[in-house]
Amino acid sequence: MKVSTAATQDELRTQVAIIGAGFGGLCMAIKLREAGQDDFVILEKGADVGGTWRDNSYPGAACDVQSHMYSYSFNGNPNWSKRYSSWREIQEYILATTEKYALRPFIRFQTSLIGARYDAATALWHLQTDRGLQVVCRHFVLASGPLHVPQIPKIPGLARFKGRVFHSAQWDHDYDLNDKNVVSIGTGGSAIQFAPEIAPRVRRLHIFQRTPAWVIPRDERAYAQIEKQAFARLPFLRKLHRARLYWSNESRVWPIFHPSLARVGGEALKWWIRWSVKDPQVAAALIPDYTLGCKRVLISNKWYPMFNRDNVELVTAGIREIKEHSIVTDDGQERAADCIILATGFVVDPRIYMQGMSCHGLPGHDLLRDWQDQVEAYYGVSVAGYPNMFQLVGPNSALGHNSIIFMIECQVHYILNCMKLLEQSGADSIDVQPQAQAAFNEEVQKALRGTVWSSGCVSWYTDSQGKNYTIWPWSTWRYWLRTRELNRADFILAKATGEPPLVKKSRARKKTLPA
Ligand code: N01
Repeated sequence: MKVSTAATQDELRTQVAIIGAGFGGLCMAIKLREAGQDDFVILEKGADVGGTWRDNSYPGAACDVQSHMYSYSFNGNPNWSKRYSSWREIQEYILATTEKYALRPFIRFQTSLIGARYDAATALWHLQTDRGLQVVCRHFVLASGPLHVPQIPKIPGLARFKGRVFHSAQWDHDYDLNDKNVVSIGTGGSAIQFAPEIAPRVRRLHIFQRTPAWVIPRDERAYAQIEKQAFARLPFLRKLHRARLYWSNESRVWPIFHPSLARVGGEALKWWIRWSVKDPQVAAALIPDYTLGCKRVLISNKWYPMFNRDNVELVTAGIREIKEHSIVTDDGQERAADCIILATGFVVDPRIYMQGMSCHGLPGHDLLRDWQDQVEAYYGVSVAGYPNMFQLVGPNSALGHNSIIFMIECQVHYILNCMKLLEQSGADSIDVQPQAQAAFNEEVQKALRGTVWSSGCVSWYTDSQGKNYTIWPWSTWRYWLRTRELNRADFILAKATGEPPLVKKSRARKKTLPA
């Protein structure tokens, strides 16, 4: 029964507040609605839904997970044009999903969370936004994702550059790259996608590489019209196709756990690189000296052949400084530049990207302080000391081998189970036992030792101490299995300690949403 849920101009009382309207936040919203819970709000910092797929619109932006896997299991799309769709098609899918499940009225756009405080007396969260709006809620779901704050490198002279500078996630579509001298810094997932697209139209393209990436061939293909029709008319065929993609992706965990297998794969790839790149010196510079898979494996058929173009140069010397119209390397060489594209990735460490947002849980718990030494959660979702707070794609729940949407759906299921348990027990708050969280993390860190991610490289999967706080170290079906049911003993259920709650629990009634 809903009693005091209400909104004023600067205060909103609701059962669930979701932060972020990307794949995660929208999935949470759809499943809440399906469970009969319409009393929620989504706070979204951007002007539209889509998260990373709204922001990353650089030329060639696409997902390196197959679209039939990189989409919701409950909202299949028979019409994907090809195996790895472009950002535009993915964003269209997200927009269509938003309309189909009628989610727009629940979203407050251009509203960023700046602070969250849990009140144990009422078992409610008080969220502060940059718009002056305060949200009082029972459950708080952080679905802002780990890859959304561009990392701008500190390169001497960058500020005095007189040409155009932009980050790959903030592509300047108004800037005409035709016939320009372009410097592109970084050789990660973003650079390997946009560089081959812009190379034919710029005058010179200087690719600045600090560490080479392993880039494997992309098994790209377009879906024929007849396949799309078959997927639409016979959904089991689409599901079968998805299942095949799922299991072929899962088979990639073998080299992850057996770095010797990854090394064999690396040897084969070296041959491919040497075959693709005509200049042996350039080919040699493009071959990584770490085990395949230690950093995220990238996929492209265009990256290596791009270095055969006369107007493309691979630069491996370090950057000494940037001048008004040029870039100077450590060996003293100066290259003219009209435009610098920073393909330098994202701030992945929550201790850095969450600095503008305070988060206080039970007395004595400040998230940034609790995570000072190590970023930890329970199944990447709950953090001990922060009752009724949940995360999507939190610590150690990201993947290197399969679709993150699969993990998000498991996490949403887990969160709904927590809410259900709370409802059934008559308690007001659910928190994870600190011992359960510690035991889980010990198990995860033990499993990570000996994997390819610990084989000796610097990657954004690990923190400055070398601790891998991002990756789930097993198959995704194990994550599914372990998050299907809650282990009741791992949780603390409690009543509010003080006054009666301001937001009464509203009973959810299961609903059928559009199929
Ligand atoms: O960023 P990255 P990204 N001077 O961190 C270099 C996802 N994604 O935007 O390796 C010089 O991978 C840095 O060098 P090093 C995906 O999860 C997904 O490309 O640190 N260079 C590296 O080469 C991916 O992993 C898709 O030595 C500097 C590069 O910049 C993540 O997003 C597509 C530097 C950064 O690579 C990020 O990808 C694209 C400096 N100061 C991206 N600082 C999909 O298809 C950094 N670098 C799903």
